[in-house]
Amino acid sequence: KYKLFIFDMDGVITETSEQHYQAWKQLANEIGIEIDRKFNEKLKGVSRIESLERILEYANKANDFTEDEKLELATRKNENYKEMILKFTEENLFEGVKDLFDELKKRNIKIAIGSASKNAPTLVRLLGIENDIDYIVNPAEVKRGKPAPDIFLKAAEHLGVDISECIGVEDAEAGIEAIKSAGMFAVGIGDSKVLNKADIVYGETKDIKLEDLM
Ligand code: B16
Ligand code: MG
Repeated sequence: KYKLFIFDMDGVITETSEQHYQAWKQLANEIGIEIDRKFNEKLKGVSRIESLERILEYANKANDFTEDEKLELATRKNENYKEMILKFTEENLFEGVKDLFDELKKRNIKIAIGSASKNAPTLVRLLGIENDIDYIVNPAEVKRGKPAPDIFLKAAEHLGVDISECIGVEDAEAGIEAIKSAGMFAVGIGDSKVLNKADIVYGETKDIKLEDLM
């Protein structure tokens, strides 16, 4: 029945939220803002520039910077973040992901990455899954980020698969919302109370059972 699985990256196939957090924390410090891990939850699945906006709003500093200055701040954070993820290897791939990909390929089901991250191609390479992935959505090529459906719709469109034959896998509320508004079957990874809009929720990616879904 299903011909395409679209995976989110951070929180689904690997964990980059700590690195994002450390990089934002450092950047925030440089402009006199203090953020903590609880606040960081609000940045998951959110694009780079929107994350900066949320940090500035949180500190009531939204109007203290010009658009050019904001771009410079976001770029500075990304340079720092990129250095941190350079150390990533196959070891950083979540348990069970490689087996799941192998099983999907055996069943002739395509695999796409639908991440908000512009660093997704680099991570896919470092994680050693380049040859498993049929398509990585470039978030710069779609109009709206999650919770809008654009990223998921782009994967289906590019690979020529009907919406009804797609499954999206996400760990963030905004991501589940994006999958559902794309009209796809939504698999949540995490807490079923938080991801209550998902069609099915597993604690971790390794718990996914294809037999349940097909
Ligand atoms: P970048 P996902 C998201 O990844 C992260 O959860 C979020 O914290 C980050 O700001 C966003 O990617 C953009 O990342 O700065 O690398 O473009 O969960 O959508 O895979
Ligand atoms: Mg995520």
